[in-house]
Amino acid sequence: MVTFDTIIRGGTVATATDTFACDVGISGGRIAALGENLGDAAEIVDATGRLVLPGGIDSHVHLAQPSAPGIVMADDFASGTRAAAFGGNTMVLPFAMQQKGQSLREVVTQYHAKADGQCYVDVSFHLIIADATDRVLGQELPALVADGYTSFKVFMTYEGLALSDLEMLNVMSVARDTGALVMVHAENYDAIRFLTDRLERAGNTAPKYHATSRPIPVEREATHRAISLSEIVDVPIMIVHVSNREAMEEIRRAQARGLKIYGETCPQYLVLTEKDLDGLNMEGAKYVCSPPPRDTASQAACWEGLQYGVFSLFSSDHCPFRYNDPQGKLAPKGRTSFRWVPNGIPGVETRLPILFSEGVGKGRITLNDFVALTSTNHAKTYGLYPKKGTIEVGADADIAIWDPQRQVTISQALMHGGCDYTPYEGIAVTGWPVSTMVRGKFVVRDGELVGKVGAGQYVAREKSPLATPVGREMGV
Ligand code: DUC
Ligand code: ZN
Ligand code: ZN
Repeated sequence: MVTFDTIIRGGTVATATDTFACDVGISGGRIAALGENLGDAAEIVDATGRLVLPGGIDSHVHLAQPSAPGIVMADDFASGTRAAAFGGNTMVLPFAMQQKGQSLREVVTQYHAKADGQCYVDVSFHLIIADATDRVLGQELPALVADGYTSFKVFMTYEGLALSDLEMLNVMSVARDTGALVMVHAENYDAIRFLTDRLERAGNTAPKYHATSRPIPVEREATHRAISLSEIVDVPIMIVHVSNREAMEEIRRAQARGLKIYGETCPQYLVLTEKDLDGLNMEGAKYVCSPPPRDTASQAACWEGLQYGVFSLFSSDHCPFRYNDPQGKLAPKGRTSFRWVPNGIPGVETRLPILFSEGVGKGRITLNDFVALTSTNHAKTYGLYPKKGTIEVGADADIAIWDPQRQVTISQALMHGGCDYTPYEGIAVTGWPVSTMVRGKFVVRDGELVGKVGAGQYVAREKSPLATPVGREMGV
């Protein structure tokens, strides 16, 4: 008698807390049973010698996001979610970015139009608040949070995006009232402008000066300020893409003081350095992202942040621009300064193998830590748990099957997104996701794309359980 749609048989299952040999019975897109001798199924998947893990959730990716005039992001929702699936991910959370003057509702409608019918894995949107008007804060944002857009990002730098401290406080206050989680890009805008102008006046315009224009104090100061603002409002925040010890220590200190300050780091801060920006000709542009990769001491600090729980999330910050392309890294023509290089690098497909190999493989973190940092914590942080981010009865059958022994040298030839390079070219890893299943259906099977575009669905989210205030609001 057929009991399940699918049984994944003979593998080793790992969750954020446990590792155990067991079969996984799947029915109606959900995990229906865990155990041995589960009986029969319409399809038996042999996972002998494989790891069976919750699919990766990458809660920090940028897809089809408008950039400066003449520049086009390398991934739309189809190519970006295809790359995500090949990288062992079953869900991504891209941003719906507001531009000045836009209504937030209109922004959300636009991003749904870009994503609907185009995704290979499941998606949900964070908002980006660039125009903190009374209407946005008073009406649109609360309504959108109620509709399942329960997190949003604010920027402390970038023309057209940077919020003043007063705007940050007002936005945080709405987050407190609505139970949304605020993500913060922490870099000091004026300091970057000052340093950029000074570098350009001295003729220092090569890509490597991107890193010089955003040194560690730029990030440390803004991190400290963001924490202080959140403390005043008494609202939890997530500091995204932390790159170095000083910013990490600001977060650690706040956490030790009982504040709900959360941290995220990314692959570029573990395996790249500022030296990568110093390539021949303009090749360094391939590594221009913000904050920039730092040095080996900063890499060690980011590992420490992961190992000691200062960072609960490991995301890619996938933000791809093509290199050999008039609409890519070196556009627009004639503007040769690092100032004009779009900030961002691809990474959605390589995030998991890099952390698995460098982290689990080299004994820095456990397999369960890996699952927590790449999947479970993302689900818990952003209101998706336990539907997503774990292998347990009742959860969506979002699963990545890994060959833990497979040796791969990362190369653009192996990638499946829209970018034309990978900043991780040549890095040797052990362990690779071979199959990815979303809600019980394979998207990638034994390295082949078998899923259909449009099979990935939009998921409205609950409020984050991490977003509840500490209870120490000031000035009331
Ligand atoms: N911040 C991001 O989060 N992604 C890409 C560029 C940036 O500055
Ligand atoms: Zn950012
Ligand atoms: Zn980002």
